[in-house]
Amino acid sequence: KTVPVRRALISVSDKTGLLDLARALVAHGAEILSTGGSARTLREAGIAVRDVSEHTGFPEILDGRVKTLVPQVHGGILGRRDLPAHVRQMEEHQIAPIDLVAVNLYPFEATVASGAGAEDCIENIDIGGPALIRAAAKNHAHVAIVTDPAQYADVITALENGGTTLDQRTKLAGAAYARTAAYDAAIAAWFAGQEGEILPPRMIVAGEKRESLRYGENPHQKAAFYTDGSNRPGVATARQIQGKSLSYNNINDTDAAFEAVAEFDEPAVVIVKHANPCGVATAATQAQAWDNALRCDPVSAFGGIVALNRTLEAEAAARIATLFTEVIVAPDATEEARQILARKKNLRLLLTGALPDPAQGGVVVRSVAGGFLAQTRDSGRIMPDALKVVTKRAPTPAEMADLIFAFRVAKHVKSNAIVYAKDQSTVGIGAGQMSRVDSARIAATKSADAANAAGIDHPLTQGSVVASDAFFPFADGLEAAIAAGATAVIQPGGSIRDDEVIAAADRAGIAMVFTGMRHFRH
Ligand code: 93A
Repeated sequence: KTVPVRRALISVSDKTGLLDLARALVAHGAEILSTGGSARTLREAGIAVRDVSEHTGFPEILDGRVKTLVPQVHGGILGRRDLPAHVRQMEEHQIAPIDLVAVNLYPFEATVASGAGAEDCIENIDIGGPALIRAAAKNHAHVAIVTDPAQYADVITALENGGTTLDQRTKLAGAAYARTAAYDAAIAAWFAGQEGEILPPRMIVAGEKRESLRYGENPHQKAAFYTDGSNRPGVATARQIQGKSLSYNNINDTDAAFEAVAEFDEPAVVIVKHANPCGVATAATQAQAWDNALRCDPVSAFGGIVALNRTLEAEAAARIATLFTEVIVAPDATEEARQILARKKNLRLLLTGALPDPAQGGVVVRSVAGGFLAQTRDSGRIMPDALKVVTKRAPTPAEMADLIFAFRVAKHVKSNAIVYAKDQSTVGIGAGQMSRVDSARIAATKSADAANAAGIDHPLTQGSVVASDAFFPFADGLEAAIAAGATAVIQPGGSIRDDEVIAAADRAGIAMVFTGMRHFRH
């Protein structure tokens, strides 16, 4: 529905583009109502304007704190033109409909940024403006809400075409609520700063503070933990059953471990250190999965985070309790398991009630200087029938099962990620190296160390499969994996040198599959 603009309310702090908008409104037959400073600017430019105070018969009072907060204004905005009762009441109270509202707010953010004192900041909290914006946006079926000079050009075009369209008004309404939400978040962040809290970015204000943390990644950093209101099963919504309070690093590592363990259908264990898995296994029993996960890198597992994808059972709890562990996270724990862990006073036990759905969408955010990066979650999950065998030899069924397992683990290892696996257990993990070939070598070295520790006379990578989170740009990374004893490889493919890499695999008689999906994680 196109709505011609017969009456518009203009109340703007930022006068950019104001005259163009006002001239277009007048040219298309609109009456302009306006507040003090805005009205003055228009008048000085020779544009016909009516003071809001004259329109309402009520003066601007309290130094302008009450200018537009009157029924004549809000009734004129909020009244439904399609309801006879609304139309009648508006007539009865002499409330004239307002078809377009152009408002931008007192410059609260700029005032704070200028280093102004508290009194100044508070005086720049706009009350009437957000009320106008929210009212007009609510009634966007009939009213256009313009909150940013960047929107004026499109509005002027609409006026030339007879009025604003419903589609346009709906978009403007969404932008309007985004603006008032950001505005209030900036105010809340400022108050938090006044109270000596860490000054949270606007985005965090929309979350709910779960707890203040003793410190951040390092002791000289302040930190706090927020929930985002999604109620997603995970560390932010977990119940802590016992143990010391969680640290910033505990929370970060627990999140990494729990997200990883949720990838698997069989009983699984993930051990995490410094946000990277150092042992992952699935097995017929939880206790067996723990033993297998631990074997991968028992040195690193000391002081780690352990995540399980099933109710924690007594046998596994008893075995985990023999190693110094910072946190155990699971959907639930049996009574017996809880009793076993209760003896370890400092060990933190977190129960989440459920597993996160790895396929769930949603957006993840990270900070960069002066901004945020937002992206949809990596909910990609390779499925067996999407894999493409590219070598002469195809993987055996056992190799195939391990390849899929290894690639799912690699998704949760920081890039460049190389993961060796055998019998649904990792046997070597290379994480976070700047070169893929280094990750392949490090994983093999660690696996040799683990074999030594276990008194096994060959590296655990011998006869294993290997996963790479991104394609091998050259054959060297693959050759390092072959040297370590890998018999099958899984990787996204897509390098311009794929042919060389495939040829190297064929020369060594190993099998290789392409996933077509990359799992960078930084
Ligand atoms: O002080 S207010 O919160 N009280 C009001 O009733 C009110 N109505 C509009 N601020 C109010 N405004 C704001 O005044 C608008 O959001 C706009 O930023 C500013 C425009 O004032 P002027 O036209 O006097 O420059």
